[in-house]
Amino acid sequence: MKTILKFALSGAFIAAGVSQAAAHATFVNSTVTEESTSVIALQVPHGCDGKATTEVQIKLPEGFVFAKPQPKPGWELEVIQGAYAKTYDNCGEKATSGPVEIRWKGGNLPDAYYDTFNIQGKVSGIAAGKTLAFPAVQLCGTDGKVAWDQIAPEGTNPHSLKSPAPTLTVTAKNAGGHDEHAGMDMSGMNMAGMSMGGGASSAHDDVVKAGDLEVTGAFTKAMLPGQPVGGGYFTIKNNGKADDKLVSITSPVAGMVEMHEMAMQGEVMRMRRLDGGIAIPAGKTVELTPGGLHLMFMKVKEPFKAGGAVQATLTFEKAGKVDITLPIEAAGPSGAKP
Ligand SMILES: [Cu+2]
Repeated sequence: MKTILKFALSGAFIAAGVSQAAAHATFVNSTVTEESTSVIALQVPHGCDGKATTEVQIKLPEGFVFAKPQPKPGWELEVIQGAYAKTYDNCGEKATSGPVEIRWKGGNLPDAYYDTFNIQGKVSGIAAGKTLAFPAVQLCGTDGKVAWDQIAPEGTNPHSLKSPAPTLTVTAKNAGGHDEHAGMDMSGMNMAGMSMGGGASSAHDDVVKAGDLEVTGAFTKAMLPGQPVGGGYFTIKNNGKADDKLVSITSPVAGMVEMHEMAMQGEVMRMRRLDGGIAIPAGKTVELTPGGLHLMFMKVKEPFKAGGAVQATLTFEKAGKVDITLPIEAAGPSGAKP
């Protein structure tokens, strides 16, 4: 076991040494189709002079709209909202603002490894043949920084740049191509199929009891293919006289389930993991909703399909374990139902 790990590591070092000059931050796939929604994956090839990467920032160019980052275990997320130069149409919804920068923070990516950071978005209003540049920055603790922010002027060779911004070339749409729904606009914060808005509650009226606690209205949302994360939502009412706390969650369909909090701070949407659990005070009702507190199913092997259901086991500090079923609603805005 030890030998294998050592071998793998030295292999990585050799690879890094040989291709140092080429080891820029780039996208896994270098093209995107015009007027379509796709997932782009930023590869971060190494740290800052041997230091581990702890933050990755990427600016989204005009024409890459309705962006939704993929949450990563161990990293907090920030989505910075801003004005678009143009008005974009997302399945009939007009948007003049949305995410303009994504930041994964507080993680730890050792220098000897690479990782990818995924964003789903729609390319809109950009002609085939054009190039989109996504200036990116890696931070390594408080004193390390690598900026991938140089943009070659139109018609010049980006290979001459020392630290080029990752780019995507827009390609022509195939005849008969079908545009996927790009989810809702991020002014309503939608991540990994989570959407914000009042209409999210649904007709799932099952009441699950655990001691003095009542769990109702559980649901999750369908996931797009290739997206290994999904949200979980429900309401917990504490009818007792003692405070309780949701301390952990497991599910047979997810490698791990985290408790998350999403909140807007000015123009920045932040999503972070709650390591201390979710308090359920005596006599109070706590709601897990898209856009607020929620469960995050991670390392999901099979994307959730609308019409199905997800099983999960909640563990409370006092009430103990309880099994719940989360029906899978269709993805998209405001609690659309299958
Ligand atoms: Cu989350």
